[in-house]
Amino acid sequence: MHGLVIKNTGSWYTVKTDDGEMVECKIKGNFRLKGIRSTNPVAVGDKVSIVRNNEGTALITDIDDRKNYIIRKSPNLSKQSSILAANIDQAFLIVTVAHPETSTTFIDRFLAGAEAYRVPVTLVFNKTDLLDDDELRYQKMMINLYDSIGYKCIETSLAPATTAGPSAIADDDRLRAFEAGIATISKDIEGKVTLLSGNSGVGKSTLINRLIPGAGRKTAEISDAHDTGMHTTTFSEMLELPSGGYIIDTPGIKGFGTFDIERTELTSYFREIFKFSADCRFSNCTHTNEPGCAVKKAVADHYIAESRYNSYLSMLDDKDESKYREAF
Ligand SMILES: Nc1nc2c(ncn2[C@@H]2O[C@H](COP(=O)(O)OP(=O)(O)OP(=O)(O)O)[C@@H](O)[C@H]2O)c(=O)[nH]1
Ligand SMILES: [Mg+2]
Ligand SMILES: [Zn+2]
Repeated sequence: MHGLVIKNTGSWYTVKTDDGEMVECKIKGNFRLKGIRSTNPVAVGDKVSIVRNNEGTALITDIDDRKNYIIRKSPNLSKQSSILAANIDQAFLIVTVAHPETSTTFIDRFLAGAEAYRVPVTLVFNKTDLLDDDELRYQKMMINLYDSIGYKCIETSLAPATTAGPSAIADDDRLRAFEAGIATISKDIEGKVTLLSGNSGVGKSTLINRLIPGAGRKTAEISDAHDTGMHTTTFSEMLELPSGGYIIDTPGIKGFGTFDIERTELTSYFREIFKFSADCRFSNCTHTNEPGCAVKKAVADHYIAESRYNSYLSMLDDKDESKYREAF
């Protein structure tokens, strides 16, 4: 039998068979994927072959070739990685300028990883209702930046109107803008497999509850003391959309460990840096200390944002493996 892995709880996998039946599966012992040392050899979104047993469960015996996957290196076990999901059409990265604060390094690392696997990303700026005027200005700046690089950005809020934040969600225009944001999301995910990712507490599960009535995803308020999420969602799960397609709720990620990308390749995962690099004097320029570097000039001239260049440098640094590095 053949099916789609829709849930992964660590030891058990829920597979929806091609006939629409749900079967709980385990992995055949000593199952390993060529080339990938992963804590979870099978991921949500994988298409698999299964063999049933007498107990009504089944064994996953084979995985179809993956179209793509989003991988995350464990920050501590340097050689281990976990696959967030496989065979996705697009990813929505949910970010919040505040409560909790998503760092630009985190955003850029996610975007670079997605470029590497050719997964289109939309940035969803959530919790806009909680932002004060300064934070709102900062959010506008971020949207201008990522929009100019070529990433679609959607501004929204998933707060019920009754829990208005400091910037008075009661303002009708803003409320309409938030609803428009959610409508855009609904339309963009129709008929597609969409991965939701982001830090803990940014509203991934809340968004799913809004998009799929009755989904009943567990959500929790962020910690007052630390202004960070509570890691409420602990396993990835794929949910079917009423409009067709699937959306994948994932556990919030703190950050990415090191990336194992060749120095010369890294440039191509930062779209605007790649564009300017065509004019660097040396074709293998790393844009650090080389003379005639067009990228450094573009940073100095403010054509490339300093935050993006810094993210690039931090990923370049990952190649220096002797160094212990905090996860972003
Ligand atoms: N004010 C406000 N609160 C929101 C918004 N979106 C979500 N929340 C709240 O933020 C908290 C965290 O939301 P979750 O949906 O659990 O976050 P998550 O991204 O799924 O978090 P993890 O499962 O831990 O990764 C909940 O209390 C939500 O009600 C929003 O736009 N505005
Ligand atoms: Mg969640
Ligand atoms: Zn250069």
